[in-house]
Amino acid sequence: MVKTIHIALVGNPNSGKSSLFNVLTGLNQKVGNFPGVTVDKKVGTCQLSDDLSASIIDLPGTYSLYPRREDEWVAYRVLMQQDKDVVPPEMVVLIADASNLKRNLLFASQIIDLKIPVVVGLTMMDIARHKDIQIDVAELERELGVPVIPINPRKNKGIQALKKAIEQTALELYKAPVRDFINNEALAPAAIGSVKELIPHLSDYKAIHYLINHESFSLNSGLQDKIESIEQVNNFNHTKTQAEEILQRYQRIGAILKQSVSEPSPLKKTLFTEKLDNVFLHRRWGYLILLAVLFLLFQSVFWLAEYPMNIIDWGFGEVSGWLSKVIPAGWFSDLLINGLWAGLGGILVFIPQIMILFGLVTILEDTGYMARISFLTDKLMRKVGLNGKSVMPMISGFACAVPAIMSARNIENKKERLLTILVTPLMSCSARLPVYTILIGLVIPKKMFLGFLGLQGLVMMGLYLLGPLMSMLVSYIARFFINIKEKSFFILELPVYRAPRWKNVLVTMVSKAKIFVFDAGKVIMVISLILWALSTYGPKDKMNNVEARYAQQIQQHPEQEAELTRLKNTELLQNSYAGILGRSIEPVIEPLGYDWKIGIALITSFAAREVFVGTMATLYSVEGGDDADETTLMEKMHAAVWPDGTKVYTLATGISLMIFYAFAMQCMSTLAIVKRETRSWKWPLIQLIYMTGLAYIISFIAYQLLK
Ligand SMILES: Nc1nc2c(ncn2[C@@H]2O[C@H](COP(=O)(O)OP(=O)(O)OP(=O)(O)O)[C@@H](O)[C@H]2O)c(=O)[nH]1
Ligand SMILES: [Mg+2]
Repeated sequence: MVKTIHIALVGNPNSGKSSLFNVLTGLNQKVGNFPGVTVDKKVGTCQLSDDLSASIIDLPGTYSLYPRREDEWVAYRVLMQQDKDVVPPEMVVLIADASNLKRNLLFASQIIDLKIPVVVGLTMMDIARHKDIQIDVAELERELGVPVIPINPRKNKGIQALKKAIEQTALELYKAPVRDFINNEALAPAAIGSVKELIPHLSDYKAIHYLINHESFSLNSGLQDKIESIEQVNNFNHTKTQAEEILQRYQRIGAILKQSVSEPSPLKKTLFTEKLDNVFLHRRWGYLILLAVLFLLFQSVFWLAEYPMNIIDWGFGEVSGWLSKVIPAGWFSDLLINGLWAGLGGILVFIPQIMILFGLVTILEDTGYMARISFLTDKLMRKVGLNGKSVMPMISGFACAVPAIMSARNIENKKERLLTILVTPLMSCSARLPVYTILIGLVIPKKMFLGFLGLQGLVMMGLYLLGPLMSMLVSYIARFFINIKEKSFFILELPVYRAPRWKNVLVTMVSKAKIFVFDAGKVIMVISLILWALSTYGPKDKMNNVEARYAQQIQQHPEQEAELTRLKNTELLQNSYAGILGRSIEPVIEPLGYDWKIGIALITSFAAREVFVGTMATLYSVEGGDDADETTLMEKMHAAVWPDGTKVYTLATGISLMIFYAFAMQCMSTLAIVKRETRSWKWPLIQLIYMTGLAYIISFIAYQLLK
């Protein structure tokens, strides 16, 4: 029978846990050269031998067993067996970065004292070698009392040896060390003794954690009270115990390192990373380079994507042309070709841009430059109540707010984290792109400045800049209203520069594109269908009335049949359920320059913004311009008029609408993730109200000024 053993993968941030997890399980957990890439747990399985398989859980990086940040708490809860969704780990595989051994051993020694069987995987041996650090692995193993296996998950090296050690530990060929790494019991003998009486099977060190963190553990209230009283009776002092513990650990680690590690002489050669940082973190050049990098990032999204986008667009056009020839004309072909197919095309055409954006962001992370961006911008961000670490979520927010908001977990300060979560959705995510593109095409002329700066491109850049600017402003104001007092600091380890892993980049690009297409595709299909029904049917008497009226008119003036049919369709749409809905909100949106059709698009877009294009496609196809020359959605929208004959899509309306989409909170998934991250409905509600309010006011101003 195959036995399954539950293994937790832990270690300092950026030490290579997720890389190892991927090698062992064959999954594609996100990897990046940035401390704090993994912010949630993820489980996978790995066959160790014929009759032993492992269920492995990849955890966020932790510096010590005293969690400070939300992502560290995730790992801590699992290790303390306080996570109800996770099978308590029977073994820990601890990943230690050989090029930063001192700090990594601190955490390792704490884990060893929990008395769970441990296997240490020693990564970054190649980097240690570059730094001329020599490590006597056998000696280290003797001192720690647990197996230590050098591995390189990036290059797939040492994996078999690691598996073997895990297997042997599982079969108890390696015994857990008898003695604690330091004398934990001596830190608070009486209190530890009492806790162990209360809860048997705890190690001394684990008992200390019960004393310090029991309020955050899920224990029954009787137990909570008892531990509380043990603390009081024994005068247990958290900070003093903790400080004493760390001190003793570092003392012993110092001694071990002397024995097993030889460091290079102080006259070591400067490392590649240091040389690069002299330029990239330079007081002046650093910022210039940063601006250039960001400019290039966004420009290339558009430059590089143009050709594949044209090809997709062309392909969709060809297929619709073919479809309209083979399917007999009627409402069904209209729904299929102009509604569903056009809606789908409107989405698929953005795959190149999304893939390129995600790819470039992954390269920034993988090389280690993203951490430098955080470092360079920390001062500026601090002025508005944010933190250098807010920049990574904000830049990822240009791709999609959902993963971006989760990555804010590695911000230590609660208030800064909350502010980051509140402003991240203001970045123009990829779902806004379809809306911007179609509106820019409609209302912004194709002018050139200086021969190479296109006006349309400039407007697009302006829309993208609105996000960061507004988020600074909002954060600057909002920080006065959020009442969390906590000391703020910025600790970010700057990782060494590394070549990006192209496979990782590619996998991220493909998986993001897939998610976008399937998630958005589903929503668009469903909403298009509902919308089509709502805009085809209406209250019977009214619809019949319109039909009858026009039938009569056509009979009287058969020569105007085409024109009359078009008028009839428009009036039918106005009287349909969708029309009634749209017109009921018209008074609210008219001051922004929107007609009732845009109103319907606004309503459906609250599920997800990318629905805009599909909604427009459906509405205009139901109305039906049977004129052969108005085929594309763009042309139909261009021809749209108000009842008085003036054009709907003027510059003022276009700009106002783009601003609305830039600021409004129109994404269910984002609201859901904010609820999960802040554990209350309060913040997503506040976000919904402030963002939509902001969108309304600024669009109103823009329209009134421009019209
Ligand atoms: N040179 C070298 N690089 C490595 C090694 N192992 C992993 N890496 C790289 O180190 C970086 C961090 O790897 P991850 O697997 O994301 O690290 P992690 O421990 O999961 O990090 P967090 O999730 O942020 O805690 C990636 O760029 C890897 O390619 C190694 O042995 N040598
Ligand atoms: Mg990770």
